[in-house]
Amino acid sequence: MTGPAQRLLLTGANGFVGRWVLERLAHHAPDVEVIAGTYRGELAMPLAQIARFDICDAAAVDELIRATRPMAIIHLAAISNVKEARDTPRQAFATNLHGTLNLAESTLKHCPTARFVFISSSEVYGGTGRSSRGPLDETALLDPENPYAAAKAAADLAIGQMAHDGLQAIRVRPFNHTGPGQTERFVIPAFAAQIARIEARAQEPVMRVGNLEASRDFVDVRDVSDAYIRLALSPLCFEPGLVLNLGSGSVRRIGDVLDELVSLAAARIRIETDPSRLRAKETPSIRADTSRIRELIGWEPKIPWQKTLADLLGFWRDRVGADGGPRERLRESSEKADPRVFKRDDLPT
Ligand code: A2R
Ligand code: GDD
Repeated sequence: MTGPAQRLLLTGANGFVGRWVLERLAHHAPDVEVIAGTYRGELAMPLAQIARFDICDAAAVDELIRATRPMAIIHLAAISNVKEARDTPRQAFATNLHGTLNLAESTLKHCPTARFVFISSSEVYGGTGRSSRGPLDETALLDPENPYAAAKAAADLAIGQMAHDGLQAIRVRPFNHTGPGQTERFVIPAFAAQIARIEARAQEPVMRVGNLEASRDFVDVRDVSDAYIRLALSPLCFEPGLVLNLGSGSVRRIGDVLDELVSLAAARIRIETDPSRLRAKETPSIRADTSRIRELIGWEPKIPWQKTLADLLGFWRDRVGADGGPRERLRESSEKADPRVFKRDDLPT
């Protein structure tokens, strides 16, 4: 799979997607020298090169790029949670926009031929998903509806502009992705973790949920990680600034996903709306037209939906079990466990 890139910088390496990208790189591209960019947490897997830095610190980013001159960069580091960005919009702009600018400017300065894979988001389409019933291709209007989406859209445009100045950028707009290791801040693990706690009698048999009427286009994180790696390492020449949607092409209603998960539970569960999980405004449904990436590199999701759900639920059952097993005392959160530490069995074969 390796092309021109022999040294790759991965920012956000300690996040949900970053950890899978590291695993997949080790499998598919063992000869590539990886620099894992971390921020606050400790990376749970052994890796030769770890660079700890704040993406908002322009001088630190510049020094890293000057010293390492990677030939490919996968830029994941971000405030990734829509609700968190709503609560701290300035931090979301600082990280998702200015942090991205720091990295891109230093790349142009020190290693302008490096391929720069910027991970944008389908959230940039926002209101367009509201008004359009069909799948969205890459020409769909950007209409961000929340600070997360706006910061990603601003960075997406800035990277597009810098491509005109020579940045060898690819802008990937992933639709929702999930799988083992994702934290409870996101919808499917939020449900799976509660099921695991209810089964272990560590939570009363009541599932707290947000908006069940929204629909999303979900892909397994392992398929998403493979796409990022292929784009970063492909020997193909891509038009600078290229935009690529990444999704499954079909949508699932959140309430239907909940039903599927509950049908896998070994317990009877009552569903209750938790007002704190509802959002002021959100896109009701968003679906990807992924023709472009399919045609360009032949990527398509491989992992069946049932496997994604089963693996995710299994992951949370293990987490809750590792956290002490059945409890007499009811508790609402498994904050103590680091849900992103993988067991070997969670990893791809
Ligand atoms: O908070 P940490 O130590 O886990 O680091 C997070 C990192 N990050 C930063 N890195 C450097 N400087 C910062 N100021 C900074 N702020 C956050 O980004 C974490 O390792 C990573 C984001 O990981 P997750 O929140 O787990 O997001 P996920 O699902 O892996 O999303 C990856 C990308 C993001 O750009 C999303 O916006 C997009 O995919 O959907
Ligand atoms: N988080 C969460 N928790 N969401 C819930 C819940 C709950 O208990 N109940 C219902 N939902 C609904 C949300 O209101 C939303 O409509 C949907 O489930 C998905 O929410 P999230 O999983 O938080 O994802 P997101 O769509 O807001 O954002 C994710 O996908 C983007 C790509 O489209 C994130 O991964 C972003 O980083 C990513 O860019």
